[in-house]
Amino acid sequence: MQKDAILITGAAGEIGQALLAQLAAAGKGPLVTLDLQEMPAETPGTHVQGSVADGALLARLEADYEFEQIFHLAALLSTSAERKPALAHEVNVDASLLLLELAARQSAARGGPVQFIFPSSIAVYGLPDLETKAAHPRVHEADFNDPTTMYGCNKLAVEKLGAYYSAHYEQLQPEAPVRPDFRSLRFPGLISAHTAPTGGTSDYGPEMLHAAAQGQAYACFVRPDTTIPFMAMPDAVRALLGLAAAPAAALSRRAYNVGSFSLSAEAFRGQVLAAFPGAEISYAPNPRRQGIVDTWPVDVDDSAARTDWGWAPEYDLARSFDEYLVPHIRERYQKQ
Ligand code: AKB
Repeated sequence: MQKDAILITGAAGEIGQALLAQLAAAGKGPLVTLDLQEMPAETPGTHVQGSVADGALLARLEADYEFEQIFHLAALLSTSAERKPALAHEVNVDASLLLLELAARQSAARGGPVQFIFPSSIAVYGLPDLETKAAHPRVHEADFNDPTTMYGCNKLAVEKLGAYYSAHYEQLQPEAPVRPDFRSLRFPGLISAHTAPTGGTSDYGPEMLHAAAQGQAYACFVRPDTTIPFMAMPDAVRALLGLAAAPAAALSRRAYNVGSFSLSAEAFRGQVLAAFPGAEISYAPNPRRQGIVDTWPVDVDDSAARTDWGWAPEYDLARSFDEYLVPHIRERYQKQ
């Protein structure tokens, strides 16, 4: 017999580890985690080690479990995806399609929608030049959906596929099936105190901070004036759970911007230096990675999320650094 469960793909990653802790603390479950990596010791749930793009593995999971909710976090981030575009498409899009198919079958079989929560990204935006970026500092969901990266194309594609599976899947059948309930968030650059990011292009922020806390010199790969939105990990997890908890009738869209604070690389450096005054942080812009971040917006208009499901970040810039990032990062590296 199939067991009820919540599936978390990419569970060993930055968002996954933070989300799992919150789901377990809230008594949610049973939790099934899927990742290429092993999970750290004492992680809650049943872990399945393997690729999200492995159809046979997903078929085994489908046979064993009835998923009421899927948090599909597994992805290659923007810099990694640029280096391996075909692999990025396989992991970021093809695997998402397999999971949407699974969610569609299980929604129909159980007679209730499987909720499918997907982290999208500000990488879906593609501002054509710095003048346009400056002239449109808070982009609305519908604007500038012209990504210039494989990752941005992948995220936008899955947003569209998720909306299709939720609203139109099997539309030629005489009777509409029960379909999945796909919801997604366009995240800014995320910063965790507990994990360092890998493979992203917003990584210069968290890398600067983690390097300073370990007493290592850091050369920032973007110009000092480069400005994009960021968010502290506890708010990112709250956003995922807030969107998941919203009544379907309250939602006016399937992909929502969520904002928190926006700052330049130089202002980020200032925050890090205030906490770690001896830190050696210089600039060595990489023109190609710079080119990617220049297409991402200064900030996002998240009024739809605020109106529809009550989104409001709890960690502004000061609170993110003073109460979350700096104390926890200090503690993390002191322990090592
Ligand atoms: C990346 O840099 O690829 C991610 C993102 C902004 O989605 N952090």
